[in-house]
Amino acid sequence: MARGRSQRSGRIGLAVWLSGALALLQMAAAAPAGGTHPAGSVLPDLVMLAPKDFSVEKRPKGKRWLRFDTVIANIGPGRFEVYGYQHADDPSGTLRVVQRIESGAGSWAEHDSPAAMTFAGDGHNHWHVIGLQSWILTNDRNERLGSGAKTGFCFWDNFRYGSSAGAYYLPSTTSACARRADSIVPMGLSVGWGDEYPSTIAFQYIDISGLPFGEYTVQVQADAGGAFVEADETTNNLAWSRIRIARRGVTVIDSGLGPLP
Ligand SMILES: [Ca+2]
Ligand SMILES: [Ca+2]
Ligand SMILES: [Zn+2]
Repeated sequence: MARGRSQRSGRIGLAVWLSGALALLQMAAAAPAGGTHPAGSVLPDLVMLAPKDFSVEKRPKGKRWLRFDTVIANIGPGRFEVYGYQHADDPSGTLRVVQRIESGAGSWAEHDSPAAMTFAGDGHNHWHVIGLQSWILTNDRNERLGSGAKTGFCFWDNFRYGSSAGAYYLPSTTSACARRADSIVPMGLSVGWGDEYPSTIAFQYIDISGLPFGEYTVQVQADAGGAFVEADETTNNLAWSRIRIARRGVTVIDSGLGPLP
C-alpha cells in the first residue's frame, strides 16, 4: 500500500532495486517453502481479487502503461504474519523474512521463508516483501506479453474482505512495514482483511508500449514463488480480468477468481 508519493529515488536506485528484485525472485523460486510447522497449525490463506480500475497512462516517447488496482487478501483460518530481520551474512538492507504461524492456544511457530524484504525502491519510505504478488499480461493464446513493474509489497489491513473485526495490522499500531525499536520489520494481514494497491501508485502497471489495441488478459497471482505457507496453495492464489484496450480507454469484458477458464 502506498503511504507517500515521494519520488526521491533516482535512476540508480531503481536499477539497483530491479536487479536485486530479480535476483531475489530467482532465489525464491530455487527454494520453495515446505518447511515444517506443527500439526494443528492455523494457516493463513492468501487470495487475489480480480484486477480492476484499468486505464492507460501515456508516457513520454510514445510509451504506454496499463494501470490497474490489485487486492491481496487473507481468508484464513489463520493470520498471515511475517517479519524481516537483518542477517549478518546478507547485504545491509536486504532482510530475511520469517513467517509466524499460529500453532494453537496463543502460541506461534516461526518458519524461515525464502522471501526477502528491501527498503523503498518504489518511492515509498517503507519496507517491501519481494514477490508477494505477480501480474502478467497475455493474449488470447495465453502467450505472455508483459509483466508487472511492481515487485515489492508492503501489506497491512486496509481493505475489509469479510471480517467484522477491526483492522489489526496497521502502520500506526503494529509498525507495519517499518523498522521497530527492536529492529525487526513486521507486516501482516488479519483473517478477512486485505491490502489494496490503487491503480495510481508507483509501479502499479504493466508496460504495454507497442502493443496494438485489442483484447488481452491480466492474470494476477499471490505468492507465485511459494515463499509462504498457506491452507490452500493452489487455485485461489489466482485471479484474472479479460479486457479490451481501445483508443477511448479500457473496458473489462469478464473477470474471475481462480485460474483462467
Ligand atoms: Ca491461497
Ligand atoms: Ca503459498
Ligand atoms: Zn511501497
